[in-house]
Amino acid sequence: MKGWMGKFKSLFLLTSLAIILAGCGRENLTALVPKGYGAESSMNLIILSTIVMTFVLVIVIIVYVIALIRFRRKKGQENFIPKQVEGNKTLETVWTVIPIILVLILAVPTVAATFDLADDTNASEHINIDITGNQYWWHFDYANEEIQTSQDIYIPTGEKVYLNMLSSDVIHSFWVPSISGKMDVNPENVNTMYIEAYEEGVYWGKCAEFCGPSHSLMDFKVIAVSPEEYEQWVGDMQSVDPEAEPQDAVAQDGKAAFEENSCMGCHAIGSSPAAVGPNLTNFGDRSKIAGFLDPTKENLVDWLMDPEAIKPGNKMTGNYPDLSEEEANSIAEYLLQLQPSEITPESAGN
Ligand code: HEC
Ligand SMILES: [Cu+2]
Repeated sequence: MKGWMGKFKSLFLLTSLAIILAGCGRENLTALVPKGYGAESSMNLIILSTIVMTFVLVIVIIVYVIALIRFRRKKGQENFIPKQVEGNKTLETVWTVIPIILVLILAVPTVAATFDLADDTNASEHINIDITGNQYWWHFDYANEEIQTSQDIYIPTGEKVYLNMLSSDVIHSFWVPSISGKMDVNPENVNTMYIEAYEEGVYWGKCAEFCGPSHSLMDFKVIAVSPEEYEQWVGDMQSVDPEAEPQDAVAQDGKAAFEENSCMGCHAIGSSPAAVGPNLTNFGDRSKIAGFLDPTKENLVDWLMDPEAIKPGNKMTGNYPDLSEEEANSIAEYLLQLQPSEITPESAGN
């Protein structure tokens, strides 16, 4: 009875774990539902290797079961010693050659896909984005379009977009599971990769290389929009006037406070390559604050009052004067009004 209960318990645990884990992951944060070129080619490799591994597993189980049944000790033969075989050329050859063939079946498509995804011979004919990974945020520089932004990266669907990636500090890794593979972002050398999204949408990106205490909060989003909308977004971003005065009095105070509290030493609005902090040109259009907080005014005020409590180890903490609640409030009002475009994560289906 006890043994039966034990087995039942482990079966129950396993089943509930499977059900719970199956609920993990979001549709726009999974490599198993590919929505772009790199993710699709990874998925094909995942399927291929699963088939090969299942094949090996089934053969091994069959041989194992045959051996168990045929060669078990039989009644009346307790002292029987089977024929002792040492070395069998045919068998040795078979179990050396088959694994080599299997490894080749895995290796050839994998190496081909790796070279394909790293191919940048036609990069100059496409959109190029220079990406800088920083503890704990991402900077995106559309060099040809003269647009700087951060956290949310906009791309047109159905087009190859070439990424040139460098880190300003430690090693990070750029990963958008639904549309691309993973690429390390190193401080010394530029790594390149291209991405292509098939469908419009907001795809979640993660830093996939441990980079410090707030590594797990180093999120970003890829906003894939139609080519027409992308053109519109580029135009909107290019025509931002960084000096524009906000409409209402609170936001005007906020703009003044932003200028007085050394925020501009690290944060640019408009196309200027300040890279110590995120470029805030389209801050009010962002899907998140600091990469992961919902874009509410309360969250923004909390961030401005005490960023350390939200993202330990970030490089803003302690580098600007203490803000009063009122100052933080007016700055928040000002920053949330920086909404240059109608093309936003929301319009793309966030
Ligand atoms: C020493 C440089 C520095 C100064 C000065 C500074 N910041 Fe920051 N700020 C940063 C960095 C770095 C980040 C990114 C932190 C992270 O996500 O790890 C950041 C993040 C932010 C964010 C979130 C940006 C986003 O894209 O979601 C806002 C908003 C912000 N800062 C506002 C301000 C304001 C307002 C001031 C002035 C009161 C200020 N910062 C002063 C460096 C600075
Ligand atoms: Cu990182």
